[in-house]
Amino acid sequence: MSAFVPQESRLEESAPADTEQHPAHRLGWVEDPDHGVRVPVTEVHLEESPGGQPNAPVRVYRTMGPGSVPEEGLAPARAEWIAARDDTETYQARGRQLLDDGRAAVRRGAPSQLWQGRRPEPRRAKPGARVTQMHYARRGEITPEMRYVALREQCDLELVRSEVAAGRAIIPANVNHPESEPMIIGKAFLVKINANIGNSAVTSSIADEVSKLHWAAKWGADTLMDLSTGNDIHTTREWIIRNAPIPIGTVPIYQALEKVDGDANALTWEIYRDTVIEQCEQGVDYMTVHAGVLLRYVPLTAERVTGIVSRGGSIMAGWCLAHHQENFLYTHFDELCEIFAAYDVAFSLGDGLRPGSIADANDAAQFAELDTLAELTRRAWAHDVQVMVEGPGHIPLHKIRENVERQQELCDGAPFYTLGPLVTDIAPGYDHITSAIGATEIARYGTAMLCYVTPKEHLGLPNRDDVKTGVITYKIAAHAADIAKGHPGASARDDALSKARFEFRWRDQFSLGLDPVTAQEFHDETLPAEPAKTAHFCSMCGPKFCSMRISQDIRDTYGSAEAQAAIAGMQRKSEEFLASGGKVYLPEPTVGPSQA
Ligand code: IRN
Ligand code: FE2
Repeated sequence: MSAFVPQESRLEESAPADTEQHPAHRLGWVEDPDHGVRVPVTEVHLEESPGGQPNAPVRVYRTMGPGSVPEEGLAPARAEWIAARDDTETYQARGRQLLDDGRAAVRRGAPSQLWQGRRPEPRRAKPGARVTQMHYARRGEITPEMRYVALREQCDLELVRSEVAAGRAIIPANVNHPESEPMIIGKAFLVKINANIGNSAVTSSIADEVSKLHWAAKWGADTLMDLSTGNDIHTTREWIIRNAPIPIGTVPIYQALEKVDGDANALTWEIYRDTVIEQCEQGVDYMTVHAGVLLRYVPLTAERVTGIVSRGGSIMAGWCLAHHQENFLYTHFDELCEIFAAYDVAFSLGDGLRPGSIADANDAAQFAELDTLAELTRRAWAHDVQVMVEGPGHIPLHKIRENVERQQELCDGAPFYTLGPLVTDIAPGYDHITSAIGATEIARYGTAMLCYVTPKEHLGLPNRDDVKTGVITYKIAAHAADIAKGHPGASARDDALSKARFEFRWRDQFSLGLDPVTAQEFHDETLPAEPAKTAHFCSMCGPKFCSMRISQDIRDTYGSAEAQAAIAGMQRKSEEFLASGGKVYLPEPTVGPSQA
């Protein structure tokens, strides 16, 4: 059913530098021509083995198609599918006004930054209709989006439909983000990673933000959260969404707070609701909503070492205390569900009370909030709204498994989406590593998506290098979990790379890696000459001590009579050794210095 079609070079050439590929990487498409669906894949082209045998190209999951020119945006590839369902209508058709904040952005100036490119006509559900992937799945309908992800994951179509119907997986796909290339988040599928970007300071420009999007997707981010704040928030998001082949998430309370000039106590449900609708109209695919921070849970954080570390969580906790009222996100949750169902926006139920230190892990506040997130999951499902549940944070290694098992049980298998977790607090500057250790562990037991942490965590705003490091680090965690989970075909790339390594195909070792650029740079540092790229050693052990070469030599002579005799001799020695007790170490010496 699925044919592979290589990409015409023309598109590749027009892609911006951000999406430029390694020379051995080719953009191609896996096609299902019967249903008009084609999914981008990366083909890694390999050299011949030393004996002259060709090596078939390796196909790798790819998070974006050909890329886009920021000023033009991507083609709205999904628009036809959405229109064909005939359950949405354009605002124009209904004579309705957009809640769009774009006009306000014009008044604030910076018109050169305003969106001039392609803008799909905003739509919403026809009155009473639910237009979510969960709604279709529950009715037994197969959507093109479901076909797309089945092709992408190389899995059974019915698995996709049934997991979405059961709420165990989500396909974030706002009807106003037709540029997106559908992907799925659920524990039965490949583990996904999210990258966060945002201009917390006034420093970064809009073009910079789009470039960060391209950059993150190029290295493998499956989704992107725009956590921008400040004046240009609406315009920045417009640029990002119009150029985003991956789902975009936001935390609407951040923008709502901007609208009340940062005074959290002045927030109201109405301001928040209008902000949400504005973002739904723009095409945000999923939103973090901190509706589980209940008034009565706030005192549970009083004795913590690090209190409330979630931005959204602390805003809502502050509001609850100031007004001595229940969180308005909780009290208006069903209205929020109705809005989300009209655009197919997915909930990312925020973990506003996640622990911010290993001392606070798995405490009463964290687990009380999780109970409420489970309740909210079921309420969203009653509206056919897709849900994932956010998780921590900072958790020591031995307390991680309980987090995911508890969430899966309480939330009936709704996808878990965690921030790390960091397994220790002692390594600022290296928290991509402290957190990737936890992320690997939690993904192994069923977390569906991992929110990356960069080396700048706790210290500052990540730059381009940090974004790349965070993404690559999290690809490692996600992939390690895929292998441990026994995900079909997960280790094919590992096997191809290992074979290349054993055969001293250095260039293939680079190009099969997650970061070919760095791998090649490291090799070039000591052996930059071209012949070194086929040499049977590297500078780590040098020509004499290369274990790979020595074992190849053994293989080469394996067939000879001497080799056979030697092997038989070694076998005899081994049996003798085992029969005599198999001790490797001699009794402790009574004299001499210690080596500890
Ligand atoms: C993911 C899991 N737990 C939290 N996250 C991410 O943290 C979430 O998706 C969003 O990107 C960010 C929200 O941070 P606050 O507002 O909870 O600090
Ligand atoms: Fe932290």
